[in-house]
Amino acid sequence: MATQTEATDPRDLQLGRSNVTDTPELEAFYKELSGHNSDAFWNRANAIEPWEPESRYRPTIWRYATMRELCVRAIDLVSPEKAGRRVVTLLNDSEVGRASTAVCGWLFSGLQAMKPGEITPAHRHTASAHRFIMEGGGAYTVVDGHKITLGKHDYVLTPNGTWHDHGVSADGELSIWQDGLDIPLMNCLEANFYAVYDEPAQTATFPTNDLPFSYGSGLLPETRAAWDRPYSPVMVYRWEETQDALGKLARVNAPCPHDGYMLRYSNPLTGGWAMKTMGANMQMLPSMFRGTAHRHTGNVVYNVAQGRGYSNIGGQRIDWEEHDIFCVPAWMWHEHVNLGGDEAYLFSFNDFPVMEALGVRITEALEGNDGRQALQA
Ligand code: GTQ
Ligand code: FE2
Repeated sequence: MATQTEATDPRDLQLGRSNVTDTPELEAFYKELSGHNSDAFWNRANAIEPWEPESRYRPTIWRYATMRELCVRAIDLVSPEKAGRRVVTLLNDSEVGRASTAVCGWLFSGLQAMKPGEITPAHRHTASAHRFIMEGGGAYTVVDGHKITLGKHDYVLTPNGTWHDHGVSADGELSIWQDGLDIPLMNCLEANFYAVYDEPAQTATFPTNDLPFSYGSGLLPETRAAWDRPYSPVMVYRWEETQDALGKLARVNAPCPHDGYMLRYSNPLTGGWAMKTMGANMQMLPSMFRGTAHRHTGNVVYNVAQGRGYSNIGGQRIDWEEHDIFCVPAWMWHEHVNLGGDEAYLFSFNDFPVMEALGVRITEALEGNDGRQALQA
């Protein structure tokens, strides 16, 4: 940290910002402070209190044509038993991303590939996880004894602290899904625990798919064991129902100028996000949709479920097609464009629940409020 504290940004030439002219006496004072695990606040104030968030992460794209090939190669190189999980980790194209194993912000993501007959050994952790199925057949996960079958474009939860293992049945197909976890957040908070199960895999103790069958229709059973967990009892959200819901939404509503038609994978008991630290959405951009720009706190990782188009993110154009993955770092302007003659579908996951819990979910539209007004909202 430079000891030169004279302001260079014209906005810092006002009361309330740091703008100190150093003197030999101050220099000596700084030296003395540093010997006592301390420093003058005004040396750092303008840097640690930016006028608005300045993301250290970069818009990054992972093209499925490339990433799929690498996943398939990993299958021949290592077993899920040896690897713990056979995952190709997605690292944000930035120093901080590589250093904190982050896809964007405090979020982790990776592509998990399994072939028929394989299992991922059972374990649990304080990091929450969720998964978006990209391809395959016969895949399943077991979460705290609940076995859940996984189909293409399903979205499934592994809330924090739950035992989980995955597999692909012997008569299934090579399966690949995108994992999202809050591992970097848990490590940042120094709250990350991990444990292995005492068997390689759990024995299912409930009928297969009991949770989505009980809670997944939007109608809640009157007679049921009380659900006392802080996450959605639906556990898996099926693609067919998600697509159908978006189609119906679009029949009777105008699209949002930024996001087209967008649905939240919600906890039906609360209407809130399905888990406490990460949320997920599926959005549909109508044919030739041209979104307008907005920005917000929180980080978003997209997976193109269907279609082709591009997004402008922080002044950078990112062209995308099916199963490409890209990210929008916090407070970066972004807009989405569908270049196809059909609907485009974007799955995304985010850290909005953290922003909301901490009271800092702030949004700005290009034509709308400035950040200061948003702060007061
Ligand atoms: O499937 O349990 O990509 O624990 C990273 C950590 C997947 C998993 C990852 C995990 C898992
Ligand atoms: Fe895990």
